[in-house]
Amino acid sequence: MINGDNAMAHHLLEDLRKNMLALDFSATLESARLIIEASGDMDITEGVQAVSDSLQVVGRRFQEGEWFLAELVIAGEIAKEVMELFSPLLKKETARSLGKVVVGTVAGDLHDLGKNIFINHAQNAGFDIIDLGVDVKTDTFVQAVRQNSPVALGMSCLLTSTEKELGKVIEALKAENLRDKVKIIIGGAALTAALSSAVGADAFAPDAITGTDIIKSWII
Ligand code: B1M
Repeated sequence: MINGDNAMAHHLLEDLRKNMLALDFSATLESARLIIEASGDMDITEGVQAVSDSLQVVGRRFQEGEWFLAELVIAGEIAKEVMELFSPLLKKETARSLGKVVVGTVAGDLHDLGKNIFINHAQNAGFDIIDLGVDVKTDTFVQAVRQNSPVALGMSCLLTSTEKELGKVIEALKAENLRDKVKIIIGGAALTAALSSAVGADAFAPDAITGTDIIKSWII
């Protein structure tokens, strides 16, 4: 929750959304800085949510043909810079390590904003993250699981066309006798709980906070 006057906080968040949807880089960064100033020592989750909400609108405008790839790219770049300002301010819950989590966006998919938000939350909860980045091939996931013996493997996927990669990784882990040694969580706009069951994952995370709560529940 942002410190101080609620109306002020609401106004600052509204400005961030408005500036982001006007694709105004500098005005959005200025809004982000004002939110940070107003947030004091408290967590910045509402600012992160405002970025996510705005990207939903961007996605809708793109899908409906109102905006094109250029706008999608600019919005993605703005979101990335704002998240770089917000991420260090997300609250750290513990300094104790809860174990390793391997995370990556599946092969063919370059979206990483949601994955990075999940990583921030999981790190702040106490997990050590091995971030494999985007467009991660099956073998790379398998190798990382073999080498790190993580508590969990997290795969992010935003494209319908790359959903099949999730099943491929899980099958490859089975073939290497690694599947029963690691819990698997998947997340991303294209996914659902039904798909998670269908591909043989252990859980679907609709958002980064729920995802972090789920992996925490696996170590207790
Ligand atoms: Co793309 N894109 N994009 N895009 N893009 C979507 C995903 C799309 C839904 C837009 C639309 O049409 N409405 C659509 C996919 C349609 C589909 O397949 N169902 C789409 C498309 C089509 C494309 C291209 C194919 C466009 C083109 O080239 N013609 C292309 C594909 C490139 C590729 O990957 N090979 C493309 C490219 C891009 C950009 C590079 C320009 C940019 C990405 C920038 C970046 O990530 N660095 C971009 C963006 C910005 C979007 C939208 C607008 C926003 C995505 C985002 O970051 N959302 C998106 C529209 C939408 O999602 N509605 C869209 C905010 C983010 C916080 O949400 O990632 O869902 P999300 O993460 C959430 C949860 O899902 C969850 O936690 C997060 C926070 O709570 N979560 C996890 C996510 N991963 C998790 C992992 C976990 C746990 C939780 O555990 C491991």
